[in-house]
Amino acid sequence: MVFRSVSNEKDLRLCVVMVGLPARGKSFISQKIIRYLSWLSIPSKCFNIGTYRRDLGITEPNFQFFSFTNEENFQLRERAMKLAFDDILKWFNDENGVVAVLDATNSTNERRKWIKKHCEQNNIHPMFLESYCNDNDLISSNVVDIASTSPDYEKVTLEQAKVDFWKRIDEYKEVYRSLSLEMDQDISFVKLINVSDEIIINKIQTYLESRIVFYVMNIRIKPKCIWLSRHGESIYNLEQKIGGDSDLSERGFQYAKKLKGIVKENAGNVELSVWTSTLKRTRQTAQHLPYKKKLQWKALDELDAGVCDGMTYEEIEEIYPDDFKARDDDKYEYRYRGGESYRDVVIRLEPVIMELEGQENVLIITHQAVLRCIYAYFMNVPQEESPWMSIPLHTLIKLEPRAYGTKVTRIKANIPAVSTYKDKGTSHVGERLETGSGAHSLLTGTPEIKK
Ligand SMILES: *[C@@H]1O[C@H](CO)[C@@H](O)[C@H](O)[C@H]1NC(C)=O
Ligand SMILES: CC(=O)N[C@H]1CO[C@H](CO)[C@@H](O)[C@@H]1O
Repeated sequence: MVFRSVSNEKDLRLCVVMVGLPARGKSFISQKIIRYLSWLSIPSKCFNIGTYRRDLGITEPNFQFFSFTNEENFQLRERAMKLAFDDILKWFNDENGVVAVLDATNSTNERRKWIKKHCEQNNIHPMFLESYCNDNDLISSNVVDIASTSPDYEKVTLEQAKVDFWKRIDEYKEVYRSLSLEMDQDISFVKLINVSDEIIINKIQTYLESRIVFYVMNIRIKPKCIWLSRHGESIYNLEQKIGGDSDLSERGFQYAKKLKGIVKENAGNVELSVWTSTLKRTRQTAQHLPYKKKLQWKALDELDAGVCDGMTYEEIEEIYPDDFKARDDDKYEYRYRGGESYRDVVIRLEPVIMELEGQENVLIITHQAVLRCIYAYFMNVPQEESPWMSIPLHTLIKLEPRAYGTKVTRIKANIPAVSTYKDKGTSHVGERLETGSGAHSLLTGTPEIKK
C-alpha cells in the first residue's frame, strides 16, 4: 500500500465511486460508509443513481432498459449520471461536504474516465470502490432482497422481479470490466472480492481514504447479533454519584447472577465474546458468564467526568453552575474540566467499532454514556439526540444488523434498580414520565428498525 501524507488534508473532498454489477451489495456498503462517517462527524452523503433515473420518469424499467445497445435508453442513463454528478458538486460547494458516495454500477472504462476527469476538474479526489463477487449464494440472496424491496418492482410479483433482475445483471455483464492493477494503476481504488475473501488496494494516499478502506475491510455480511448491557446497579448509582470505580450494589450482584440465564435463553448455545471496561462494576457484572473469551477494554471505560468525578448532579449544579448549564446546552460537545465529552468518547470507541464489525457474536458490558455512543452508531442516532437516550439499568439489548437497518430488542431482567437518567434543565435524577405528551416518551424517536 502506498501511503503519502497530504498537508492540506482539511481541504480534501473525496468522492467514493462504487463499481460492480447489480446485486453485489454496493448500496449496503455505501450506506454503512455513510453511517460510519456521520458517526465520526465527517460530513458525508450518498447519491444513488437509481433515484435520479426514477426522477427522469423511468420508474418501472424492465431489463431491456439496461441494454447497452439501445442508444436512447443509454442516453437517459447518461443524463441520470450527470444529474447526480451536478448534485454532488452542489453539495460539496454549498454544504461543505467532505465525502460523497456515488452509488452506481460504473462498469466500463469510459465511464470511469469520465468520472475521474470531472472529479479532478472540480478539485475532488475520486476513490473507486469495487465490490466483486462470484459467490452465487451471496448474489442470489441479494437478488431476492432487491426484487422484494426495490421501487422498480413495486407492480410485479416477486418471481417476475427475480427473473427480470437476473436479466438486468446479464445486460451489465456485457460491458462490465473489473478493476485491475494492470489496467487501472493510475487511479485510487479498493477492490473487495466476495466482500472480504481478498482485497486489492491501489494508490490510497490520504488518511481519510485509508480510514474508509480499513473500515470496508472489516465489513462482514454473515448474520450476527450484538448484545449490550450496562453494568448492574452500583453503590455510586444508589448514592446518585457519577464516575468512580465502586462495587455493585446488592441488586447489581443479583443482575450479574441472572444475566447468565437471560443471555443463554436469548442467544442459545452461541459462543459469545464478552467485552467489559476495566472498571470493577462491569467486570463484576460479567463474572458469572460462562464464556471463555473475555476482554477488558480501556476504551469502554465510562465518560471521564474530570473534576466532577464522584459528585452528584446536585453538587455539580451548586459548585460548577456554569458547567452544569453548558453541558445541558450542548451535551455532545461539552467536555468536563479535566475530563471528556461525548465526542471524545466516540473517537476513542472507533477501534472498538472496527473490531465489532469484524466479529460475530459479542456481548458488551459497559457504561451509560459509552453504550449510548455504540447504540448511536448502529441505530444512526443523530448527535443532538444520542446523549439524551434512555438506556436503563438491568436491561439486555439485542442488536441484529441487517442489510437495510438494525433490529433492536430490549429484554428486561425484572430486577429493580434506580434510574440514573438526568433530564435537561434539572439536577434531579429519574426517568421522565412516560405518560403525557409524546415529547416525554424517550423511545418514540428511535424506531425499532431504522431504515
Ligand atoms: C468467491 O467465492 C466463490 C464461491 O464460494 C469461490 O468459488 C471463489 O473462489 C471466491 N473468490 C475468492 C477470490 O476467494
Ligand atoms: C458505462 C457504464 O456502465 N456507466 C454506468 C455508470 O453508472 C451509472 C449509474 O448506474 C449508469 O447510468 C451508467 O450507465
